[in-house]
Amino acid sequence: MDEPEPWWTGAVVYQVYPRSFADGNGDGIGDLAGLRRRLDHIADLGVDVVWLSPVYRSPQADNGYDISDYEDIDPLFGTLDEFDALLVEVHRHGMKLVMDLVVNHSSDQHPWFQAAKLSRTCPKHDWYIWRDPVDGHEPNEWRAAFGGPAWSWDPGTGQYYLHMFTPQQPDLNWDNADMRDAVYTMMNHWLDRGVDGFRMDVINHIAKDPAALADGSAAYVMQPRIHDHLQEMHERVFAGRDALLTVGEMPGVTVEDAVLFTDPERHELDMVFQFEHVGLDHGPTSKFDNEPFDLVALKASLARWQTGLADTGWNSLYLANHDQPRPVSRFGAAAVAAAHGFRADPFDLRYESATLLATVLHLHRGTPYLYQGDEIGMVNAGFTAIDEYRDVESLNWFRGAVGRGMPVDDALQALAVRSRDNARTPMPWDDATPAGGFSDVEPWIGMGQGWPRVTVASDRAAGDRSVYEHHRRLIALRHDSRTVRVGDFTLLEADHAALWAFTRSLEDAAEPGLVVVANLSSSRMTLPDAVAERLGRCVLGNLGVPAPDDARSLQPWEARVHEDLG
Ligand code: TEU
Ligand code: CA
Repeated sequence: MDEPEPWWTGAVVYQVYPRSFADGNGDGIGDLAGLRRRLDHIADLGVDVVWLSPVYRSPQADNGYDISDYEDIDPLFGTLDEFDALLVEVHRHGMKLVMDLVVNHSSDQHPWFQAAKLSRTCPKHDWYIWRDPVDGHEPNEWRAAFGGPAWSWDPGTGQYYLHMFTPQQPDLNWDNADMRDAVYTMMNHWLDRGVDGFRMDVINHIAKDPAALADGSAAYVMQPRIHDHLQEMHERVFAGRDALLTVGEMPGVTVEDAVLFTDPERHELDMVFQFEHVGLDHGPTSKFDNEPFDLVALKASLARWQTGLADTGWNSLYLANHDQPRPVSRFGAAAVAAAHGFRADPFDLRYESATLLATVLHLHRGTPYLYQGDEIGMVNAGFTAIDEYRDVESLNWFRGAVGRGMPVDDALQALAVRSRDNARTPMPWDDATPAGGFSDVEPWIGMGQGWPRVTVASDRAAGDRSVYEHHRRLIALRHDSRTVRVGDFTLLEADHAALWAFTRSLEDAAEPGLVVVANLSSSRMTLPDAVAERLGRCVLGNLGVPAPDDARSLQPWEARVHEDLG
């Protein structure tokens, strides 16, 4: 790169899922006031950007990913004034605030959809996607992501409307220019208000092919017009504004697509969230069909994206978010034990697992996204009864699976591994109050098995065994090191079943290259000679800096960053 790198190559993003972060008004649900009071926790990590999951007005059929007013805050979370106060505070802490943008679909309670239902000929009708019945049933066999057909019947118009998610989330019609105008106007309002960018929900789903709609093939994502829409959005919303961040969530996106989306010359997006690495442990039928954790496959997948976006475009880096299980439980010592057929203690080597995974992720090339709670090594919820779950996807899937004859215990086991609620238990601030400092009353969802063992207070008091402190070091390292930000990535020992090792290097060699070595096993590991010989000064390690004689081996779940002797 000849030009100076964009600011976000050196940035780390922290995702807040507001209903589970901090409750400011004592109703058991997290809100903006609670978040504002807890901002120091985020700022002290050194992160650059806060991404806020949706806080817009919403009936909450999908926890705010069903929006009924894009320009207002839901009373559950606060008011526009409270939002402005939060934004001031975020900026005062030297951070940026990125909003979630959910414009593949709205809520069925949005006035646009209410107007669209009035008749087949009213102007707003075309803002959504409608089809006449075919032989008295749905126009094709598309299934919704959270169960059931993707089409719901509207008796008033005598038509079906399309929804890729719940029936309460009708898909917007991006072929309609007036609808697109309204979205761009809304986006500009938020940016004018001071917001610093958008995380765009399932944005690769917005272009649907009318032919595919008719013939029922599943080609509803990645239609060529997606690029037209994103370029138009760029021109109408982002062009001429400085220092924004745009990231598109794109289930199913390929490396080749991602190059197009993130090529700066094309003026589409800064980066995308790809899903390949979080799909590796999904079985053939659904994500609830669990395949054991496979390190070789995970390393190869991330490395492929590193290589694919090395010359053009940019990676986002994440292991978790509000839709994914906790990394410690999914990729840590407990997951490796489970993959070998042992019944794992969810807390076994928790500090080591959390910090190893963070080290590896943050040392890749790209912009790291840290999901709330992972900075203290939270574990999966550990729910054992269906009435503990809240997530619409989990509840729908359970009902369907048991209806098809799956034993209840098996279905609960699948949810325990895979449910989105694993990431949605409240932030456990302390162990002093029954709701862990999250709320004064019973929270909307249980605290999960991690509490009261895993709390912010205990982690931050843990000294050199603090997951939070380790994240601080990793974030500071990125800020300090150009090699971490933009150095080339090379995977070492790709076939090793327990070692994750790679190098980062700058062509101009203005700074030393780095070698990262991580032992994803519960036994001490002697490094292969070819790796051990490269190890120079140790820059950072989750178990401290080893004596020079000990550098050729790794303790269980130890991860270190060394200068590369080449
Ligand atoms: O998720 C889209 C998506 O495809 C997922 O990650 C989804 O949750 C997963 O496939 C389910 O198995 C986004 C949001 O992140 C998610 O919370 C919303 O429910 C969804 O869009 C609809 O807005
Ligand atoms: Ca509240």
